[in-house]
Amino acid sequence: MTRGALIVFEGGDRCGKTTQCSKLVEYLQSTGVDTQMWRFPNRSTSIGQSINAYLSEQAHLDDAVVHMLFVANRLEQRTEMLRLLAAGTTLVLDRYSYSGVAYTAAKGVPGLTMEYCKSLEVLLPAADLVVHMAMTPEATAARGGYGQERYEKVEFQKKVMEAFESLRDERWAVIDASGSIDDIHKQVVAVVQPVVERARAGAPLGKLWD
Ligand code: NYM
Repeated sequence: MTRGALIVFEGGDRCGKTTQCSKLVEYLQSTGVDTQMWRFPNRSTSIGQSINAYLSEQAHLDDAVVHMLFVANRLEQRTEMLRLLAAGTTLVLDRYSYSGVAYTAAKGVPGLTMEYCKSLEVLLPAADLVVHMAMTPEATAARGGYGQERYEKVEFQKKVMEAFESLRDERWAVIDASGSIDDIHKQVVAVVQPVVERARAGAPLGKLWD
């Protein structure tokens, strides 16, 4: 049995990740790759509903607590994630632990460092590929709907962008998110295809932050 690939899209708010995740899933399925799209936070669980209340400013939570909720929201999907990957399903994730670390570290709260945030997620698998949809915070701010949720502020997004940049390693592909939807999709397909092949050929799944 060959395993599925874990493909993650990351980036600032309103950079077009969700559109590209959907297009990628559609493309992979059309080429016969068993694929599912997931998003984090998963707002449908009870933990996800607390996160949603926080993001939509209906609830106020301590920064350390909300960070733990984001982590728990991933851990509650861990068994199913590992099961699907092992069964050969490729997962395309709209955000994952990299957002968890970047957004919390960007707050600059004493003690909530990148190292601390990383340490809470070592039970989760690492992405085979992180597609970083990079765009300046000023450009995303000009997009429709911006500013509706907590964190959608240019100064904060600049810090998030810097945090993402410091997390990049050889598993990351950076794509200019300011181009056209179809151009970006072509670039995404080009970086994803070899990763899906490698997973299919038996490349081992990594652990986060190893
Ligand atoms: N976010 C997302 C975090 O702060 N920590 C996390 O672990 C994750 C997964 O939630 N502003 C933030 C980033 C976004 C928001 O927005 C989720 P969206 O539009 O559903 O991706």
